[in-house]
Amino acid sequence: MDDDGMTLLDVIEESYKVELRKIFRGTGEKYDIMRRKQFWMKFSRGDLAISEAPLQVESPNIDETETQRQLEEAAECLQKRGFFVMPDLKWAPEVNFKGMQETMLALKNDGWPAAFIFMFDEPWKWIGQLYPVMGHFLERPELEASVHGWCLSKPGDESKGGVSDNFAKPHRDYEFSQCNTEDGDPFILVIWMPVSDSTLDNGCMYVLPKDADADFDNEGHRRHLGVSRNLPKENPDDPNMSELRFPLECVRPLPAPEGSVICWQGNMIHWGSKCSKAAAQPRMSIAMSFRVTKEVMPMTDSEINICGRAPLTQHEVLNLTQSERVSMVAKSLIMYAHWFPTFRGFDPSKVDVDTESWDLDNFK
Ligand SMILES: O=C(O)CCC(=O)C(=O)O
Ligand SMILES: [Fe+2]
Repeated sequence: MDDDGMTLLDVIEESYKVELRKIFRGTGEKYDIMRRKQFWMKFSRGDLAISEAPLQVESPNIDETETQRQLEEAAECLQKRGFFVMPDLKWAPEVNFKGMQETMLALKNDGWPAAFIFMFDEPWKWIGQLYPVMGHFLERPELEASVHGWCLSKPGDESKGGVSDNFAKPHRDYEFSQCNTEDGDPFILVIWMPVSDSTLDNGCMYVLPKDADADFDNEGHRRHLGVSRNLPKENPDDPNMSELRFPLECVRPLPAPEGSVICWQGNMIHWGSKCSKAAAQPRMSIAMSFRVTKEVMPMTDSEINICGRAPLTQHEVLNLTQSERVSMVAKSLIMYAHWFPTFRGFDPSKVDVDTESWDLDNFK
């Protein structure tokens, strides 16, 4: 502790957030480097690109009878249980999952959060295709300006990139009334998509279905947001222990192959499990929220400020500049900083790069 009652860890966390805030606002030296295509292309694997032109997508043909059947089944599961898994939508154009996996690993191995995968086109091309799918569940859906990415570590390997690890503590992302009308119809839905197969061994998601959740809309109660708590350790070597305030016997794992769409209501209890030593490949995933267009459900300035900018239309998602991408990633890392408060990527050796060899005319 220093004189202000701050520990060294507080100081490190605070300076990390100060840097991220600058990047979010588009100021400072790190921002100037990190908005450059050249900076990120060294992590590109499997032909992942950062293009200058607007991205083109077609989208899964949701008018096909088989897709319609899947969407109806999903809607029923959402209504009854508060979640759905759609494992086999046909993405058009096909999504380069292998390239995304290898690029997320390359970022992580160099000390960067896997969320910087959003500097590349591929996740945006994938998200762009989701709009007609989400239109089945939400009126003129728009993307909340907060996106995140995970690339888990096996036990003992956390120091090699734990910042992209699972969110282990059961939680709700929103309170009931922040994402549902009074009748319980969702106007915000969380989407979580596995970039690699998400299995029972490598860290799949778990949810408490709403039919088993006595506090699903019990917003005034302290249990509504306080669904779990980490128990203090008596000895440093004690295992992690938690107290859960919901019926453990009702939880539901959500394993799903790469490219699936997993969705849950924003106030559902959920958490990510840890990647076991036995897993062949760690779980990698991205997540985001869609909401009914702000033209139908207007948002206050303070609601917009939570994510740093207004929700995005499909056109906006397909036309993001690198500056906008890096700003969104920085804002998301600030929002999620309480899970993993720092990362090695800001080491001077990583960001103080020699830019002389870069093609300046090509800078975005
Ligand atoms: O992927 C995880 O481990 C946690 C995901 C999560 O909590 C979310 O997407 O809201
Ligand atoms: Fe969450």
